Amino acid sequence: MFSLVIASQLFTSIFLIIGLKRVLPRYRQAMTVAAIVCGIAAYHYFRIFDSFKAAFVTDAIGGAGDYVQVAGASFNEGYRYVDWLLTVPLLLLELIAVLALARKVQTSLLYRLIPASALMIALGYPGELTADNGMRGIFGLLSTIPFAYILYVLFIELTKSLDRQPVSVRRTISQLRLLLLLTWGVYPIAYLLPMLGIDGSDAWVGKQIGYSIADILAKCLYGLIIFHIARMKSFADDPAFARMELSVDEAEEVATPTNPRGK
Ligand SMILES: *C/C=C(C)/C=C/C=C(C)/C=C/C1=C(C)CCCC1(C)C
Repeated sequence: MFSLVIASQLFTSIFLIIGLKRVLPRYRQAMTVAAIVCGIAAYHYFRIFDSFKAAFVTDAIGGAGDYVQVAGASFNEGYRYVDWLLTVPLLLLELIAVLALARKVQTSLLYRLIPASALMIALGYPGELTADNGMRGIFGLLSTIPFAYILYVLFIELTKSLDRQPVSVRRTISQLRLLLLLTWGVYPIAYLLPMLGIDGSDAWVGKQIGYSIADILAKCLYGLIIFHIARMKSFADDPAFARMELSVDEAEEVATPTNPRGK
């Protein structure tokens, strides 16, 4: 699973960097941030992979046996939290950058979202470290307060800016928000697993798989959708650029959005 995450993050990052020229300069900031998010995650998964190898061994030849913890060694969950501390605010920045809102609106959104996201991660960490389920629950609950606030800001406030977006991307932007809600929602669920009475190692493995899949969706897939939005907006902003990038028919379709409201 960790190997799959490394491959996904590393090559999504490279793909986004190569694709920079395929969008207008005003959207390259969002794409650069998306590439950096995946790059930071790839780096941390190398560390997570190594940490796993150092903390667990298997006695069977070929690795088919049970894994046991090495005496005195432990898996370092801190890499994940440092990763989130960096990437979660950047993911929010990515979304706001691709929307290209008025500067005042952008600043006001970032001032609210970035501190809330840092607080959410910082409050989750003590709960992640403890073996005491009561403490895990308390810190999980505290962390959910800024989490709910972030979702509130994204859903209520961002909806207002949706009518100012080109018709061709409105649907994709609402889908992106939905992806964010569904994938970010996986993290608190994976966090809860050790509290649900599941056997210790099963809960631990389930949690790692949950975080890993959520990381691929919330960073790679999300980054690719940001790229798609940036491209559609580039075409809507500049028909000459659309003609250069697309086939004749496609460029015409983008230039004349027939029936924008739909009948
Ligand atoms: C790329 C990494 C991402 C998008 C990480 C997102 C992490 C969260 C939304 C974590 C949320 C948590 C809670 C809402 C409560 C329990 C503790 C956390 C930190 C797992």
